[in-house]
Amino acid sequence: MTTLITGGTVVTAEGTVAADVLVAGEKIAAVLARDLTGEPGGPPADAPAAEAADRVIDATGKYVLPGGIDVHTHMEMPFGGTFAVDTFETGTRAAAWGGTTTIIDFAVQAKGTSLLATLDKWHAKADGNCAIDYGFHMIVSDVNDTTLKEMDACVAAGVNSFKMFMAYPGVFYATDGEILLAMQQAARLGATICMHAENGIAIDELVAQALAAGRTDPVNHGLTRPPELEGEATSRAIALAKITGCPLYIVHLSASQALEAVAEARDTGQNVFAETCPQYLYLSLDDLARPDFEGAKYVCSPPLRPKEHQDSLWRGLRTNDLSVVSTDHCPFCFKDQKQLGRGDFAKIPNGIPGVEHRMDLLHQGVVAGRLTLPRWVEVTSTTPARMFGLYPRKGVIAAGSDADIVIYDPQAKQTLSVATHHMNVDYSAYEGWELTGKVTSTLSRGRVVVDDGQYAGAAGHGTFLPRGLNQYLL
Ligand code: DUC
Ligand code: ZN
Ligand code: ZN
Repeated sequence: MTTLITGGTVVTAEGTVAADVLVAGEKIAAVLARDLTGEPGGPPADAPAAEAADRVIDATGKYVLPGGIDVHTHMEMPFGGTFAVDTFETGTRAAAWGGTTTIIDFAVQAKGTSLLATLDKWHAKADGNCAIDYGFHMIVSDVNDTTLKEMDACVAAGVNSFKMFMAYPGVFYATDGEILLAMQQAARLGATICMHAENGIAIDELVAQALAAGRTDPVNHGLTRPPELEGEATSRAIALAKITGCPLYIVHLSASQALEAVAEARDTGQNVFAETCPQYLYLSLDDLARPDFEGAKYVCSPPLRPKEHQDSLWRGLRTNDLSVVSTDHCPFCFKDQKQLGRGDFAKIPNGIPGVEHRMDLLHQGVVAGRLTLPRWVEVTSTTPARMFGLYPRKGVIAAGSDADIVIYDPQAKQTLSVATHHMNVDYSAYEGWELTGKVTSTLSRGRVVVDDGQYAGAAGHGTFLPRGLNQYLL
């Protein structure tokens, strides 16, 4: 099966070019730059003939992008006695609708269990159910001799990034000593430690004080997790990474204090990287303070920050101190699940839905003049691919790469709403937001999964991606 995508503007991290794209089977066969008359150039001698393509997709007036890569999702995540409501099936379908063709989800080690058994469990949840390709990071919540040894086997199985938590004492929390041991092991393997950097010990004291004083509303989730405690934990993680020589990737960075610590470490040449998420670029503590328990919809950790932090984050994206935008997609329904925390904000399941809207929300940064078009592709696709060992199979439109392609209409208007989104959750954190730009079609390994606004994918099309090491390490 060959497909020719004609008339579009190919946007990659390198720039934009008027080009047709020829797909053969699951791969891109050729990128045929058009000359000033609009005629495509000749294909390489070994490429199938473009004029004989089985299917032609007209992308005139549209962008042709490498599929988005969301390196931070939590499908079916166990949290606070409940589970994130998107399954691998519903969550990857929603991702495809929004132009994301790869996710890296987190397998969650429960205390007392092994990493390899955890990996098997997550394969059982995902395999045969995904609409798009997927990989795993491993959450290490129980550091012991067995776990440390099992990190080798995880890397051999294509899972070479390990998330650790400086927050959530008693659940996922690791002590500084445990983090040090895991970092030493990761350094030996060339693997990356992904860090949830918030000082959970101090936070828990502030939470107890707030509850004892009767401050139980959702806004207190934000007030008891101050940005200083994200900055402090980020600095501590950077120090531990420095003395162990471990590559460090700060997940869901939300606070300017944390960004300053990352920028300083990067300026010294340390292998420190960071991502942020759309909710930190667009939403704020004001949303957490919404009346009638509506703020619960916006409870995630780290929490939404006062608006002043947003400008620093946008600047960080420009300067590459923030190199990736992921979603931390972790959906809990307002009706049954967020209600667990009525009268006690600490019991509200932490997480915001977002896997469907990342590409569109970041495109608003292009519309507003905060990001260039190539940078939009870089932070949502190309850098995630390089950071987590998927490039050039993913993250680029080039001959030989997987045909993960998004055809994007930059002029289309859309209104985000629970009534029209495809995530399996009963609210939208962006209800009523009017956006410019929309996915027209999405291809995953050559298969059209969203076809001009119609879903044409299937559970089980997506395959597991064993990943190589971080490609930014020297
Ligand atoms: N933060 C969230 O908001 N949800 C899941 C886990 C996390 O770290
Ligand atoms: Zn986290
Ligand atoms: Zn997360």
